Amino acid sequence: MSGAGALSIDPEELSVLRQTAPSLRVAVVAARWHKRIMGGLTAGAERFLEEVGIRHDDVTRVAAPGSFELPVLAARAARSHDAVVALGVVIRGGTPHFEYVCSAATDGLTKVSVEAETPVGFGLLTCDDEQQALDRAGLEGSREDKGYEAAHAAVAAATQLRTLS
Ligand code: DLZ
Repeated sequence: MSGAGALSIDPEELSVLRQTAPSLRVAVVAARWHKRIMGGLTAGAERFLEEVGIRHDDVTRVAAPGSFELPVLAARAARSHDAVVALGVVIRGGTPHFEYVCSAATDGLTKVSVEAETPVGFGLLTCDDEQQALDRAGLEGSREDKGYEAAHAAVAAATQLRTLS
C-alpha cells in the first residue's frame, strides 16, 4: 500500500495545515543507504509536503552519506528552515556497529531539534532486517509510511511553534 500515512491525518487538521503550512521552508535530509527503502521514505515525505501546499521550491533536499551524518546536516539545515525531515534506514544485519549508528543519529537529531528549536521529523528506520524496513517505507505492500509521518510531525510542530513565538 502506498500513502498509508495519509489515512492517519484528521481531515480537520489537514485543512488547518493547508492554511498554515505553505509559508514554511522545509529541508528534507535523506541518507543514501538502502536505496529502494529510501525511495519510499522520500516519496512519502514529498507527498505530505505537497498535500499541505508547500511549494517544491520551498523544500531543500540534502543527501547524507549515511544515517550517522544526518545530525550534522540537519543542524545546518535547522539554521535556515522552519522544519527538517530526517530520513534514513539502518538495518542490523547491514552494519556491525548498528547500535552506534542508531544511537548517534537518534541522540544527534534530538539534540539538533531541541537546541535549534526547530522541529526535526524523525524518519529513521532502525530495523532488524530488510522486511521490517519495507513494511514501514510507504512502498507498494507496506503497512506504514514513515516518511509521510515524519514530514507530518515536523510540519505540524513547526506550525505550533509559530503560535508560541
Ligand atoms: C557504514 C554503514 C553501514 C554498515 N550501514 C549503514 C546503514 O545500514 N544505514 C546507513 O544509513 N548508514 C550505514 N553506514 C554508513 C554510516 O551511517 C556512516 O555514513 C559511515 O560510517 C561514515 O561515517
